[in-house]
Amino acid sequence: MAVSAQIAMEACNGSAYQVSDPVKRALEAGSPVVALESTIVCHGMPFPQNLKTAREVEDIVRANGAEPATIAIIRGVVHVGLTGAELEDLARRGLSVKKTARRDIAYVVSQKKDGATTVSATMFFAAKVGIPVFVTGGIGGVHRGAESSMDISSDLTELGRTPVAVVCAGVKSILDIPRTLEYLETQGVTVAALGTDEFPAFFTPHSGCKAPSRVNSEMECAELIDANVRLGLGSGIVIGVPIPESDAAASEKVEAAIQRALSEASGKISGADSTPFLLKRVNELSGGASLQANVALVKNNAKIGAQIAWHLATIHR
Ligand code: PSU
Ligand code: MN
Repeated sequence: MAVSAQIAMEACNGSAYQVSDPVKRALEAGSPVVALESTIVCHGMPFPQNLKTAREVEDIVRANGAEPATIAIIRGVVHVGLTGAELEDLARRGLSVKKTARRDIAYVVSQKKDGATTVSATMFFAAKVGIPVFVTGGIGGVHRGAESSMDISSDLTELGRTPVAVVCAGVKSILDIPRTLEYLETQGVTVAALGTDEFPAFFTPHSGCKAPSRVNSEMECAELIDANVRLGLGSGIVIGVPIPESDAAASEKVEAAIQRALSEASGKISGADSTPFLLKRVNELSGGASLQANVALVKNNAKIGAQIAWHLATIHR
């Protein structure tokens, strides 16, 4: 077993963790593992697309040589790696499963509730069990108008304090992308774009913002993660993977939907409800175009993330 994974797993023994057998075996063998979040399943997409996508993402990770570890809290126990039945149950129950960010973890566990983990909570658990690569669609960020609402996702502070690389399609324009990049700089987070100079904007490859760093291959991503770990920086990495041009949502259509959803939300929806509300409304207003793009980009990220984890495991061998 990789020494770091062994230490991490021992730290979880006798605690509120349940690591699935396939994930445990992979960690013990030093084989590649990819962490996956559950908020995207319960709050980010409607049923049944959420279940179909979650299963396909796990299959893509496996097909690219890594073990998927979807993370969620079930009856107060942190599950790392879900059975098919557990995944289906969460996907069906959707919004009734509590969206669980870092601040909610102790509450959900102590109350023995179920929790769908966001990027912040999933990163926290991935680091605890020794999984350095995490794939999702998009991260939370600085919300538009944050200068008065102070709504800044805890994903960004988690990235500042937890050494996990999040492979994502960047930050959506429902958020303030330039301020999100500023905040990540303040938090000391390495932000790299794969194969491009531009930081991607989720539904489209183009945000108009320059990425602070550029990497050109999955191997370079693995070397970046390895350097971060070896140096003991203790902070996270965002790897922005642009949505393939062929899958990019017609940007005017989605941008118009975003503008309308933002104005509907203004003054009415705030806090943790913001992101799920905006995602749902943008999908309705774009006639499903945004969901289609979302599914495509998550699958693309799963392929790339699994390959990064695979390269990282070879470096560590
Ligand atoms: N972006 C998406 N889909 C999602 C999320 C973000 O395209 O499902 C979820 C992620 O779990 C992310 C969370 O961590 O929203 C951020 O929520 P908030 O803005 O409340 O921090
Ligand atoms: Mn928030």
